[in-house]
Amino acid sequence: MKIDILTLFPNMFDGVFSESIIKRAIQNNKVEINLHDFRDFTDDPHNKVDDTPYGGGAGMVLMAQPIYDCVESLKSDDSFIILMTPDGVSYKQSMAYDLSKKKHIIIICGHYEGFDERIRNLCDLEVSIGDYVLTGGEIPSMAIVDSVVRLLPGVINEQSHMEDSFNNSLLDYPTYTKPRVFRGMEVPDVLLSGDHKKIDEYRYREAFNKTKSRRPDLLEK
Ligand code: 6GU
Repeated sequence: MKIDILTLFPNMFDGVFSESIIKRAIQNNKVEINLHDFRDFTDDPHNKVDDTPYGGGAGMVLMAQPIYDCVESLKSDDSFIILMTPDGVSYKQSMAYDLSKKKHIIIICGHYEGFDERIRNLCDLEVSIGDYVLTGGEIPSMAIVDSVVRLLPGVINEQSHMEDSFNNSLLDYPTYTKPRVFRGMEVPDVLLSGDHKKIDEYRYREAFNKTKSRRPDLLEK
């Protein structure tokens, strides 16, 4: 898979892509991730990428031209283009699975107070990561990349995805490791019993009850 990210702040991504599982996935050629500063694509003699809104109002608006030119230099028939914006559809695990099947993803990070509406016409999907406002699409795009890359074949143990929260619409069951008693808090006996049928039942029951109390909306599906 190839991922191209368009941003005014490519340095924001340094730490995230140079550690842990994403770093290893890049090193092992499971994914190629390229950062593009769309300021490099501006036609403006002063390198401007934003301007005041028509009709008035506060703030500066990202212009369409640098983003169109940058996307057009990258896209092919295999490209899937995503715009990060708080008014996009809410991101879900099922979307991570769909995206993990794509050959090429282009992600556009909005910033400042907004972007020219015509940028939406370039995109296959507009995505938000939740009902709160961030200063830009960079952090949300990192969440998308992380959730997709971990699903690529050979990146993490596939058994781990099957047990992920949100698969089968349930949150995760509780897990413990040594020691058996920590500051008076004990590991449930059933996990030490060696009885795998009982352990599976316990885990399902805990996952179900946690989902019911925290996220009843998941059970309605
Ligand atoms: Cl994609 N962008 C911004 N700026 N804020 C957000 C978001 C995206 N998703 C949630 N909040």
